[in-house]
Amino acid sequence: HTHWSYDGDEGPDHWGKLTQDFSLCSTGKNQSPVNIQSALKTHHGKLNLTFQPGKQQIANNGHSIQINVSEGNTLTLDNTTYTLQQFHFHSPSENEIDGKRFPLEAHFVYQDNGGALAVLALMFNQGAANTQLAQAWKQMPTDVGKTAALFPPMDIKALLPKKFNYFRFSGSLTTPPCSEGVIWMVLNKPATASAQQISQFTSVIHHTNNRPIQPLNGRIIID
Ligand code: BO1
Ligand code: ZN
Repeated sequence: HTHWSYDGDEGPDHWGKLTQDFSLCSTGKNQSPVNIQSALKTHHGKLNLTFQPGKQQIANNGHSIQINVSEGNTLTLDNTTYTLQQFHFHSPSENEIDGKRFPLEAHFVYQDNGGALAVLALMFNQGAANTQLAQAWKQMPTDVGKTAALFPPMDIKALLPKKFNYFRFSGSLTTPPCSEGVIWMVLNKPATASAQQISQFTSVIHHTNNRPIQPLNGRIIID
């Protein structure tokens, strides 16, 4: 597979020319992340989430810390059911809200039976230590390529705010191959993580892992 990174010769400005497979990273017109202008209304539509306790694996893939989850966590949107595959983190945040960049952003990656992706994004402000992150952060593999069973598994429901609205728009994977047609839903209510939790993440990843903001090219944030 082709190497890519967050800076230098294999950084975001070069992704599109590293291989034909990544060409959308430079030619795509519906790329992520974006700066969300909140004046364009938030979506109040129903988002039906279900959670199922189950085994989780925590992995250091060199680009992020990713938690792979077992079946049973679903999101239903417009009569389509998506199943949670994994969630992972970016620091600082990739998406911005009214030009504000947050120190941490979690991406919950859901997929439907046809392979279509929907990503639910949760921002974190720096503040109180996050009790849900605490156990996982203790078990974060420091070596690239390492995976460990996460015990106890993270309580995903407890990580998310109890009530929220979200900004919805069409976008892409924020990493190569930058595939489009991804439904993005960015929650408008941030969680918190401590300065120590944020810096531990960056030191394990060794670098920041946010792709620069991409142009909206006329895309609207759906109401
Ligand atoms: S992100 O949320 O835009 N940062 C993002 C970036 C890459 C992926 C997912 C989300 N990769 C995809 C793979 C699929 C896989 C899916 C779920 O993750 O391209 O093959 O099924 O793990
Ligand atoms: Zn991501």
